Amino acid sequence: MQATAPQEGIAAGNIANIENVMQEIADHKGCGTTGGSGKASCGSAAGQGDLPTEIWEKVKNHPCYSEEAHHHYARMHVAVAPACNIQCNYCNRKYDCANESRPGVVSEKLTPEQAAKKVLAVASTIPQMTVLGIAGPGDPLANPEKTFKTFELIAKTAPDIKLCLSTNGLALPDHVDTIAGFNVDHVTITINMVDPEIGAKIYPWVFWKHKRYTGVEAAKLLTDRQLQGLEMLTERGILCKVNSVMIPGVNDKHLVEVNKAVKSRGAFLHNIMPLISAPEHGTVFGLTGQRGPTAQELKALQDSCEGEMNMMRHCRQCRADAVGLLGEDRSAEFTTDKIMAMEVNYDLDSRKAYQSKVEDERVAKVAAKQEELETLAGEMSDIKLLVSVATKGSGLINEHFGHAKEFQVYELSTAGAKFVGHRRVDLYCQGGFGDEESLETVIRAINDCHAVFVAKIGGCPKADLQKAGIEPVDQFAHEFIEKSAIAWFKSYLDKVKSGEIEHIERGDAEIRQGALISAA
Ligand code: CLF
Ligand code: SF4
Repeated sequence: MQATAPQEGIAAGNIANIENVMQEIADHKGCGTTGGSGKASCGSAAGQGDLPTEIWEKVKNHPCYSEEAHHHYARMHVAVAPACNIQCNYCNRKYDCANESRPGVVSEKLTPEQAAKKVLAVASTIPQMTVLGIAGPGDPLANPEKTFKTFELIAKTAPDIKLCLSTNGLALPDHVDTIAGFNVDHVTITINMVDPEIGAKIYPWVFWKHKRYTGVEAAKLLTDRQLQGLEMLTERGILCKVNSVMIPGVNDKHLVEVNKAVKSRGAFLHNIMPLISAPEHGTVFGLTGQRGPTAQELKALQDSCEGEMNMMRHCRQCRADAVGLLGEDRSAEFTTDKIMAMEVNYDLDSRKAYQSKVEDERVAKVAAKQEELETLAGEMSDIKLLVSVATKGSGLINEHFGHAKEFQVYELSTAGAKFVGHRRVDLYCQGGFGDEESLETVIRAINDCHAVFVAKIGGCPKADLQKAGIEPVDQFAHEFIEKSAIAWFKSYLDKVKSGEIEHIERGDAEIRQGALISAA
């Protein structure tokens, strides 16, 4: 066991305080809950809720660690880490690390110096960019010099930006002290199993201390190192997120065990992501026809783990050079050529001023939601249903149906509106006309939803959605999502009560593998 070191945000020398905070993290299970539970949380409400101040300060503007923050704050990745030390059966090395990236995406690799310039360029252009992550294209800790050099340069030049890291965990125990030394507050470890027999079906080999290990031996080494690294980080007060790729028939049921194992070691958040698998990726799983989960299979697993710990449901499986809000991708604006030609004006004060405006918006949004929630007080109904929302961010219904590249999905019940995921889709609007084929795929992607909230929608898609049993709702254009969804739900319940409509359960929906791969 490593000695506990004082960390930023936690009083130096106050070891007992660190232990208290870690206990509070372990006890806290609020992420992802919303509304009427009365429990404000890191996953939803804008307020601090039941989070200790030290933790709140770390998550409040991190778009991945706080579901609510992801509507307002952006992250960026720099692709400085090309090499990898393990092989996953869902990965093809031609592409970015599939642990935190969509397969089939290739990022432009950077030197640490180019990366630092890019961070300043993005921070000057996008004041809501608060987090810099290194997530590939290989494993950041299989490239420690480049990764830590990048952190060093950014800590010096842009000290208000949070540093974040995502790793497969094999090399993690060797680097925990360095990670802590750079005040990295957020580390993600991809843990797909804690049983080496299952691991052998996911990892053909790992490379450690100049030797290649295969089969169960490789998986045993990997799981031991991952769990050891997780414990070492949480002992130091570093927030850890665990990513797990859900592979039906391989580790889907087992992920409940993984969830328990990582929670007991102090992980803050668990992100169960769908396997994205297609033959054209050239991965083992793609070529053997291993399927990914459906939307409802994924949700059921996430729901079953939620009782144990905070679940992340808003991950977009970003690329290793992603830039922008989660769900949007502005990486094409910041290619190396463009960055080198850019005038960089990194102004801390204007960044702070912008972010304080965002905080005001967040407060207004929560107040509006709370007010609407009161209209549900006293409602007795078991009805729970999903709705999807076209949004460009800021927690508003502010996107046209035809322009949406994804829909956010909320679960509505008498407890309120809870964010439960998103569905990436092919664009319906093709510049002046609608693509009928895309419309069919959009409907399949939100087929489990009773309604879709949009800022605007044309007559044709409206009619087709209605035919498919999905109500297009445009009366709340440019209003807050949760407030509007609760208002709509209230009127839905009233109609059911009066007999005007009958509540019918919806079917399953498809996770659009094609849209995930082709989307920027
Ligand atoms: Fe990047 Fe990852 Fe940090 Fe976020 S992403 S290194 S924790 S800053 Fe976020 Fe992207 Fe999902 Fe990752 S949405 S893939 S969880
Ligand atoms: Fe690929 Fe990432 Fe797995 Fe390495 S850790 S094999 S880069 S998916």
